[in-house]
Amino acid sequence: MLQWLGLPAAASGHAAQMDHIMVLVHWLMLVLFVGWSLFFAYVLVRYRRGRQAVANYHGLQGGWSTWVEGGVLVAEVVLLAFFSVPAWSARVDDLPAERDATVVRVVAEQFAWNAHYPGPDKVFGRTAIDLVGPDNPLGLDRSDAKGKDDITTINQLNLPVGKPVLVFLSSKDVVHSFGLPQMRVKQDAIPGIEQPVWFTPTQTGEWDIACSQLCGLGHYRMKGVYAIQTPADYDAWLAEEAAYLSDPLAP
Ligand SMILES: [Cu+2]
Repeated sequence: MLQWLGLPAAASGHAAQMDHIMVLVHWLMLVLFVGWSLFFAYVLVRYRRGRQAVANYHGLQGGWSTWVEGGVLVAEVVLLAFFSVPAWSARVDDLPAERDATVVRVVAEQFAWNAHYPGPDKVFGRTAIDLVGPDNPLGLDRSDAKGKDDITTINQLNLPVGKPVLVFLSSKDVVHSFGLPQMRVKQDAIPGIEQPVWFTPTQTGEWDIACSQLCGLGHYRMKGVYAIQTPADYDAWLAEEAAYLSDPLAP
C-alpha cells in the first residue's frame, strides 16, 4: 500500500509512524469504498423498476447493517486510540530539551518565511513590533546584547541532520501553515501564538517549505527552501552567515 500512496521522501524520525497510520487509514477507506460500491450495485439491480415497481415501505429487515456499522466504528476507534492519539501526543507533549536540539524561530508573513537563529550564545535577541521594517522583517533589536549574534534568513531554513529540531512557529499577520512534507510536519502558524514544532531529520537533502493554508492572493508563491545538512556543512553555513553579519561588505 505504501508505495501506491506516492508519498514524498520520508526523512524524519517519526515519518515511518505517520506513513503507517496513513496506510492503515487508506486500507479502511479501501474496504469501505469497495463495500459501499458493491452494495450500491446490488441495490441498483435488486430494486430495478422491472423487478420492484412499488417501493418497499419497511426498509431493511434484520440487524446485519448495525453489525457492519459497529465494525467500522470499532476500526475507527482503534485507529484513533492506538495509533493517532499516541503519535500526536509524542509530537505535542514530548518536546526535546532546548539544550539537545537545534532551536530556531520561524515567523510566517504574507508571503514569506522568516527564520531566526539564536547565534553562538544560543539566546534569541529581543524583537519588537516597532522595529519591523523592510530590512528587518523580524523586528530584531541589534542593540540588544543577545541579539547581536542572531542570524536571520528569509525563505531559507538550514538544519543539521540527526539531531532534534525545535521550531517556535508564529505568524505576523494571518494564519499560515508550516508544511515540510519530507519531515511529515504540518502545523498552522497563528498570530499571537508561539507554537513549538519538533522533528528529527534523518536524511540530508533540499526541499520546499510549503505554506499549507490559503493565506491570501500570494499564497501560491509562499514557498521557502529547507536544507537538511551534515553537521559540518551546517556549522560552515552558520560561520558564513556570522561572517556576513560582522562584515556585510565582505566578498
Ligand atoms: Cu501562507
